[in-house]
Amino acid sequence: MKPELVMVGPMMPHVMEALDSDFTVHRLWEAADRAALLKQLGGNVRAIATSGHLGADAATMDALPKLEIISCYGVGVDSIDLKHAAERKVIVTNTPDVLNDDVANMAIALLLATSREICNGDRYVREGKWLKGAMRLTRAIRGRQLGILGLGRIGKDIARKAEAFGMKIAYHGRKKQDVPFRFYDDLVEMARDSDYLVAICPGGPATDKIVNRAVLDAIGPEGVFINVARGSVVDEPALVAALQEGRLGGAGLDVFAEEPKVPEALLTMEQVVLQPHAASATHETRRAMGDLVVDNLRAHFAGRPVLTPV
Ligand code: 8YV
Repeated sequence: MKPELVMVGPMMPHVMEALDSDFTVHRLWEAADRAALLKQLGGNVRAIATSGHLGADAATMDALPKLEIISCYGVGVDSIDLKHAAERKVIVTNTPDVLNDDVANMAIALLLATSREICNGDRYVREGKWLKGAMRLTRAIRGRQLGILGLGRIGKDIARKAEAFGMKIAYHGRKKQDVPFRFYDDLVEMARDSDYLVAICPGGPATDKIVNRAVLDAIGPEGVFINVARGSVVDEPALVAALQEGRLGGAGLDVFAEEPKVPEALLTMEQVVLQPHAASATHETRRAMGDLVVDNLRAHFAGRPVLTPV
C-alpha cells in the first residue's frame, strides 16, 4: 500500500511523476472545496508536499491526524506553522543550499539592473530613442557599500559575488559572525552607510516590516533597496511612498507582500526593476529543489532520517 500524500499545489513534472509512483497523491488545488476534501481524506494522509509560497497552516495539519511529514519546495518556511508542526511532532523539510547560487545571482542581477539601468537601456533601444542621442549615464557599483540584511547561506554567497565586483560588504542580522565584513547591530545605521541594501533574511514575525520608513529613508535618494527575501520584510506602502517622493533612489524587487499582485504605482517607475518571484526559477535549481522534496519524503517512508530537516 502506497502512503497517502496531499499536494498543496502543482510542481514540476518530474516531481509529480516521482510522487505519483511512490504515493497515492491527492491534488488539493484541483478540489472545489479544499476543506471538504481534507476532511474526507483525513484519516489516511501521512504527508504533505507544499511550497514556500503555499505553506501549510494549523487547520490543514489538524485535518490530517496521521500526518508525519511536510516536505517544502523552497528554503523559506515562513508560510508553514512550524510551532504547530513541532507540537504535532510533524517533521518539516525544506530545500536549502541547492538554490543559493541562483538566488544570489538574482540579487546581483538586480543590483546591476538597477544601477546600470538595464531595463531602461533596453527600452531606450527598442523605442528608437538611441537614434536621437545617447542615453544618460548610469552608476558603477564598484567601491560602493552593500549592506546585507541576513547573512545566512544565501547572504554569504551574495557577499562573495559582490566582493568580486569590487563592493564593500556590511551586514546586519541577529548576531555578529566570524566573517571579514563589518557588522552593524543597528539596521538604520547600516542603511545610512550603505549605497545598496539587499534583504535576504527569512520571512515571518521576527522580520515583519523590518525594512520600515526609517530604514528606507536611511538608504536614501542615491541608494537602492533590493529584495530577494519575502515581501513581508518591507513595509510595502512605505516603500512605494519613498520611491514616489524620491526619498529612496531605486529598488530591485523579486518578492511582494501579496504575490502575484504588485502595487500599481511600481509598474510605471523607471527606477524600479521588477521580477515575478523568480530568483530560484531556473531549470537546474528547480530540478534540484524538486529532487530534494521527493528524496526527503522517500527517506522518511523508508525509515531513514530525512536529508534536510528544518
Ligand atoms: C520558491 C522561495 O520560489 O525557496 C524559497 O523560499 O521563495 C523560492 O525558492 C518557492 O518556494 C517555490 O514556490
